[in-house]
Amino acid sequence: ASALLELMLKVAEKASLIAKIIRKEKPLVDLLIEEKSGLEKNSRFFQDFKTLADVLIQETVRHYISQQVPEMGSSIYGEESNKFTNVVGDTVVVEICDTCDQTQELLKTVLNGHDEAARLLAEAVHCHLNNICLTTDADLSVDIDTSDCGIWIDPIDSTGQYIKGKKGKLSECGLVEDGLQCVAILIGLFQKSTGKPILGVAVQPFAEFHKETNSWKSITIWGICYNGVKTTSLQAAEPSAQGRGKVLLSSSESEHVKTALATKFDLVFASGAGYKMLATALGLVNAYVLSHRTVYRWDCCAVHAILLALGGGIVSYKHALEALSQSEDPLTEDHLTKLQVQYTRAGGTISNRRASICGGTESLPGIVAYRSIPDVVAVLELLRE
Ligand code: 2IP
Ligand code: CA
Ligand code: CA
Repeated sequence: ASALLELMLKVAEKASLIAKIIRKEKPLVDLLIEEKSGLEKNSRFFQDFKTLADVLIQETVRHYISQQVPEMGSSIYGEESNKFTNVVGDTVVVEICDTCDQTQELLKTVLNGHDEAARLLAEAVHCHLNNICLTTDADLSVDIDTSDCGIWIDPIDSTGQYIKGKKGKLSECGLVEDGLQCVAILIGLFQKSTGKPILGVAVQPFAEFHKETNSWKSITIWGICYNGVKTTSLQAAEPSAQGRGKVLLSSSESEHVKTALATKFDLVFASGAGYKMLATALGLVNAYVLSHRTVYRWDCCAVHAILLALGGGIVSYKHALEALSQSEDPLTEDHLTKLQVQYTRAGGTISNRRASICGGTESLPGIVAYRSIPDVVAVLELLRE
């Protein structure tokens, strides 16, 4: 699995670089933060530049992975559709070309008149990166059957914070409530035949700000859970510290869930679904609970693989509550295994939001992401209705 992991890490690094360049180069930042972009008024194609940024990152990941692992090329799914259609029905498909010049020309057609922006973006996409060489003593000898694999990508999670571009303030527990730190790039590999997450890479491009260099340092975490092998860049979960644990929530979480959890846990709030899962994997909190239908498979797949490698997981909120209602006993490890979020739907079909491959939108009915079994059991007991 090491070659595949190195490829995913390299592509994630490129994605992170593009996300940073768009926030750094003035012509790109200007387009990103423009309320009603000038593009919109006179462009033939454009809805908004933020969508182009997302699509470009997603297509870069797709391009480089399918170049190296062709059998996976048709199974790379993401949040975005790379097709832009204007009011009179003309369509431009944004894709990565063989050369930087060709990509630049293509981007010019969508970026009407913003030639400098097209050049900067194309250069970022085609920039040279050194190969990543893993220096880990972890066991990566397992062979992953890539012909049975698909990928879910969220090119930019927490778009709202990405566009605002503010630096979030770190709290005592090592978390921010909002800010660029909440932005994440999520690339998750799953097994098509079982729907299980296998390998995940999650990057926080704006993890730490360095004053001396006036630049952001990124943090990347990864994990593999395949055929009994569990390996990750993180330390396995420590037994929960004494005292009250912490649960991370969206500020929009329902009062009912907040009240139930507050009896036993301290509640912490933060933006970004990916960021909340990352914080759980890093052990900054015990769990992330979401009762609303506001996350999708591309939000969860990457960090889910990492959590599984750590001995945790992500279960479906709705299905976990249903399982609890059928028994007075706490859920067992066996139950939890059955309740894990799946990345293909029943019957093996795959659906995403905008590209609507198989019937369009499909959000998940809430989730509980956790780092250890005692954590999720405690959380679910409080949510029992
Ligand atoms: C969003 C983003 C939001 C999150 C929402 C996700 O993804 O992570 O921050 O809401 O669930 O779907 P919240 O911050 O309340 O958790 P995107 O930015 O990719 O649309
Ligand atoms: Ca998202
Ligand atoms: Ca997104």
